[in-house]
Amino acid sequence: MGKRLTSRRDAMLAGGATVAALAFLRLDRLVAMAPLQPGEDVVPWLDQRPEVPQPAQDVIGQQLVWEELDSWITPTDHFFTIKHFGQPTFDLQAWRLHIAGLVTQPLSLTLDQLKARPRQEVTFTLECSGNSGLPFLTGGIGNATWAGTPLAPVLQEAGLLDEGKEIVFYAHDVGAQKVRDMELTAPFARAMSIADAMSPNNLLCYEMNGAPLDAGHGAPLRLLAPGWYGIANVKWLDRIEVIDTRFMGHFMARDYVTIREEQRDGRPVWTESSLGRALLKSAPARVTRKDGAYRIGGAAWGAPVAGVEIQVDGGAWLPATLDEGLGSEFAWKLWSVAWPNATPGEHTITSRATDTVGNVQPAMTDPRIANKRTYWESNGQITRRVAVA
Ligand SMILES: Nc1nc2c(c(=O)[nH]1)N[C@H]1C(S)=C(S)[C@@H](COP(=O)(O)O)O[C@H]1N2
Ligand SMILES: [Mo]
Repeated sequence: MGKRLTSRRDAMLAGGATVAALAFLRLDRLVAMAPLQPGEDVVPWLDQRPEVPQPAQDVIGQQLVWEELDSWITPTDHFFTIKHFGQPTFDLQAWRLHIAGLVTQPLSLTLDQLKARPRQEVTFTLECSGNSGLPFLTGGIGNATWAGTPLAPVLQEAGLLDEGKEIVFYAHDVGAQKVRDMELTAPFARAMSIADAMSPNNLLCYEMNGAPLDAGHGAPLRLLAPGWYGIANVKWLDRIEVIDTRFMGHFMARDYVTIREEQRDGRPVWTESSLGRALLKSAPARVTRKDGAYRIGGAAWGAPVAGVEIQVDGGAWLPATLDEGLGSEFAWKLWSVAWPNATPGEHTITSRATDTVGNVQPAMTDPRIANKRTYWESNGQITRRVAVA
């Protein structure tokens, strides 16, 4: 299947792309996880996600149902949401994006002014950094085409002063945060170094899958930071502030901190790191059966993916066929592989991804995963259970 894809594309490149050939190519590139064919069924996983308990129920919405993954783009109404402080209400008519702090020219921009600026699109797989870290959070991921205006030129227009170190993104949702015995009510906020914020990939994003950003995903404007975990993609943007210290807000310094117990010269040390960048990961999505033949399909993301292998019952690793991801380096690649001798009974299926510089998705026993005491950044290999009739 992979060969056929390549040769067809080569033929097309050689012969010049006609509109018909392009349309054909788009479909053909999505072979790995196409919608179910007539007579094809999904064999449901034995390990099903438990219901989300309270209070997390108020935070996590619309998780991906892996067995239903059959398109590269996740439809917006099936795209998960995370709302730490609930859905904010604010006056959309009066809304402005404020840019302030250590700048030569503070700005206050309307949505129309932002939309009048150069438009950029990116297809990016957004994953919550807590995904697969909790038994009830396994579908905190989706792939969408996002559009907006690049962040860097807007910051340049505001004029960053030399003493600036970090850029803080403040949102409209506000919640209770506790520091020792003090309770404060503060907005959701995340920061980036100036170098990270100035990446040409970052967007002030007002569109998702061809429609205006909806309320749940951050209307009217969110930060879209391809290559970063969900937490960095601040929704319901209110104010961008340039500061000359490290920003130590709740979601940078107290929550969303990865803690590991490591050894240095035979003594334990605890490393505590503020997380942000996405990590290489894959997951088996579904097993399908057609005329007695079984296939395993899934997705891989978090870094430019070069390959995916699967392992049945802890045996040999078998290479899967990758779809090309329609050329986006930030989007997941869907993959599938025939399961030739699926014998009746219960089986385990594990997947592992390799990126283009040779990194391999860690096993659950890898110290990076095994020494971790917090649930974020759980990019260890995922094993699912399935029964063959
Ligand atoms: N303002 C604000 N932005 C936020 C959050 C939030 O609670 N408030 N949650 C973050 C987290 S933890 C994730 S995983 C992503 C989820 O984005 P989505 O809801 O569009 O899927 O949004 C991030 N941005
Ligand atoms: Mo998240």
